[in-house]
Amino acid sequence: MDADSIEAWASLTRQNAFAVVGLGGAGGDAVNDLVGLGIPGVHAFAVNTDARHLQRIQVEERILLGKRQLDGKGSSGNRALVLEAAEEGREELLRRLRRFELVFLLAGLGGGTGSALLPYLSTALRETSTLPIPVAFLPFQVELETNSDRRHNVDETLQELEEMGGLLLALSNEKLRRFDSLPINRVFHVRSTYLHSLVSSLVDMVENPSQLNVDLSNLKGHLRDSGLSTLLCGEYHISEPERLVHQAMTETLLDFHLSDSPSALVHLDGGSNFTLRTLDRVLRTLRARLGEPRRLIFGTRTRTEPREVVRLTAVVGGLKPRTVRDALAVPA
Ligand SMILES: Nc1nc2c(ncn2[C@@H]2O[C@H](COP(=O)(O)OP(=O)(O)OP(=O)(O)O)[C@@H](O)[C@H]2O)c(=O)[nH]1
Ligand SMILES: [Mg+2]
Repeated sequence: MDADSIEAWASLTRQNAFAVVGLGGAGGDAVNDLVGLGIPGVHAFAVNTDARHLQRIQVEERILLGKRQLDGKGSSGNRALVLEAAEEGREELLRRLRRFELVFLLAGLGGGTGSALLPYLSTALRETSTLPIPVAFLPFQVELETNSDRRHNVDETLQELEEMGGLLLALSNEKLRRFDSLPINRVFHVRSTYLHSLVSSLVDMVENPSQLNVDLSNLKGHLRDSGLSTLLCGEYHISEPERLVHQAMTETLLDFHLSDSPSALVHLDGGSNFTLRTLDRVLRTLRARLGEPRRLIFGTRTRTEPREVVRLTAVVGGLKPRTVRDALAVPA
């Protein structure tokens, strides 16, 4: 194959590689924020049953679902009607999404549209060659304690997502409490920035070639064998590899206990000054913190210029279902 056609194939593969899809109100807002923060090369969609909310979302493709059932007015928590609408729109949704290799599906749990579509589309895409990555925003504790319908809804949806296995990002609003002296819009911006770093890190990990490579097929293979998994990322000064691991594991909005994980897929990205010794310190610390995983695959990338920081991305597997709900400590 000549060089030109290799270029053409490479750029074609790139164009159809990644998408983010906001489902329902919270999902749409999150995708809007991601686009605002910049996700070059990642295609953005919003799907909602609420026309007025969809109108506000600035993405390439917007899909209004369930016009017949819901009149463009949202579902007000009615997951059954949303599922009926999703079933009718299934072919159209899959036609638009299955050309991507990896699709992040974003939704706030507790309403009707996002909560119904997140497990529905995750399951439907698994039957294609597209890898779905559900991202669930969990409501504040007070919303769950004061509204039993919502609590039931969140609990059921999470259970469905956990039992599905694979990569799940569950971001808890409750963890935003440590920023409680900030204005509310700034607090939600913290969450968007964190989500942006998770999405960008994973895309970067599988997309850009490295010396020790971790690519999309490694990721898919790893997820197949790892049960329920989640994603960590962090960046820290190169002189303190232990702090890098600590930061990635603790300064997270994710809701998982990670101390006993049997597998991890790890990627490290640094400058020309990133040494084998630093790599070794990162991996040793990570292994100890994860409880000596039986399987650890790692990749590295070093740039031509020196960098002050090293970036860590890790897909940590073998999480026990219910950990998210246990962490939420929702009273029965
Ligand atoms: N709107 C919004 N809701 C959020 C956000 N973060 C978490 N949520 C929670 O997301 C849950 C779902 O709310 P929505 O996204 O408005 O619901 P929806 O999916 O549009 O469903 P319906 O409107 O009932 O059809 C609620 O429990 C919110 O507490 C956020 O940034 N924006
Ligand atoms: Mg809504």
